[in-house]
Amino acid sequence: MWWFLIISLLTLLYYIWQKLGNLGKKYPMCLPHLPIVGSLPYMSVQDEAHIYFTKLKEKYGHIYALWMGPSYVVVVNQFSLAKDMLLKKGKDFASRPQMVTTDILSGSGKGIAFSDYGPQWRMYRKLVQSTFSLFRDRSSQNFEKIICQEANTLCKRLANTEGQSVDPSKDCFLASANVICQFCFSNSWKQNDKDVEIIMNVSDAIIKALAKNNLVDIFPWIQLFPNKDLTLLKENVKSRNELLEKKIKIEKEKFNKDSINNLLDTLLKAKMKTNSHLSQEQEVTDEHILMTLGDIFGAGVETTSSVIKWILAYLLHYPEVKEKIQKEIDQKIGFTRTPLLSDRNQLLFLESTIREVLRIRPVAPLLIPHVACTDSSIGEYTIPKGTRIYVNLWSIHHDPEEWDEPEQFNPERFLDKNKEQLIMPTSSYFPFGGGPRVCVGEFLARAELFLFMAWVLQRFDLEVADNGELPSLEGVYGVVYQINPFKMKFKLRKAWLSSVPGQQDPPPPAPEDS
Ligand code: PLO
Repeated sequence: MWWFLIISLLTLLYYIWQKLGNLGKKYPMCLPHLPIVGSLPYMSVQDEAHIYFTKLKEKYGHIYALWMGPSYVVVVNQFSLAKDMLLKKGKDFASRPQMVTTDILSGSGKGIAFSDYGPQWRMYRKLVQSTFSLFRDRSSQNFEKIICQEANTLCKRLANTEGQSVDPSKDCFLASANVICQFCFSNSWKQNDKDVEIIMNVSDAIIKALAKNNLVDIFPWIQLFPNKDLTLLKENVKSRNELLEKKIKIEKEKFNKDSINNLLDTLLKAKMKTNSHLSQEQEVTDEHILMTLGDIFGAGVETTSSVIKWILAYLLHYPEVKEKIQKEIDQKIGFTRTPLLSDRNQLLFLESTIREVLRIRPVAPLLIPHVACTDSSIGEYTIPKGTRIYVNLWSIHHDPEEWDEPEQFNPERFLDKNKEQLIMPTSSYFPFGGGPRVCVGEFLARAELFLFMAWVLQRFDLEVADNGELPSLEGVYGVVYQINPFKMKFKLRKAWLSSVPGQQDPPPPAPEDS
């Protein structure tokens, strides 16, 4: 009997202690939840996650909590709260959750996208950033030149498809893969290289598998049972790693510590400096090199090629927008030279269209989940250490309190009244995330989107495929919000053909260094 009294007393004391500790604290409203399964039985599986979380805002407010099995999750749906979390208290929320699927992809949290916030992550991120600076600063082989070279080959490939209905996926993939390949290894792939086909399929399979395996990320013990999706993910990650390892092995031969030209060189040089005096965290290992290259490669290719396809699809739906962009290209650039990065403040319709596509169809509608590395707060709400946070970019980009008719595709919202200047109508816009984990390749991505689109629209008209079907603007939710496969036609513009008579090649390359 007495032990029963002691246990009851201890429970009561614990309850009072908890209550006292929580005095004055305000927590986000929480969805109902049960032991073990958490809020899962109360959640709808009909809508995709970002849409469902946006709908829940009506009932639970701009910030709310739920239990994904044993994990406490907070969903942030509003820009001012996201700003507080990502920018003001960025460091408090800069960690990543440990999940079965991303552990498989990142070799247990190596690389930079899925690794924990700490000295090791900081070191690899700095190495990547320093390589980015190299490509921005130097005059030979800078980003602009590399992208223009790829845009040139892209246009030649598209000219060869003239008049046929084609799926633009492979061409978009190859163009962005080759830019990132130059960045990582200082070389590129040819159109019919077998490896391109393999890496494209493998990468697509990884994205699909990551989107499917969310239950194993909630209850890790599920992996103890046979799991087809997880096996597929492991196989594809293995193939990706083998391909990258093969490339690294070949490129390593050319390494010269006195001539650092790409990301692999930067990482190998850092590895040379590694010695027994360094702590494990500062040690550069082959596996870390592989995972860092894998992240940069995956992020660089999948995101850019996906956005280009979304832009093409929107322009097929809104030919009047395409015409405005082309009119501006004709006026500001003409046909005697090719587009340059410095044209960005001239081609306002193109820039505003890119911004609008990144708003209406964000690359990562829930970003990559963040984790609180310390007890902290978002706005007036207490957030305990270890909380998983989803930033619902979809809701932030479609918030009717911030955007006029958010469901409408309207690039001109990013232009002033006279359509003479680019503007930001609201701050409710984070297409590349923000704070310490902001996309490291934002500069490169924006440059690629602008130049690829400017080159293509300077010379091609975009037409609906022969079957007359417009692409669906409903995407497929996943780590990258992808458009469903579609076909379209690229037709050389009459104006282009008449200005460059008898030739389909682009005009002479732009002068060096703008
Ligand atoms: C894409 C498939 C590749 O095979 C592996 C890969 C690595 C990095 C990931 C990327 C994938 C998807 C887009 C991600 C990127 C890191 C940052 C980027 C998640 C899964 C975004 C959008 O945040």
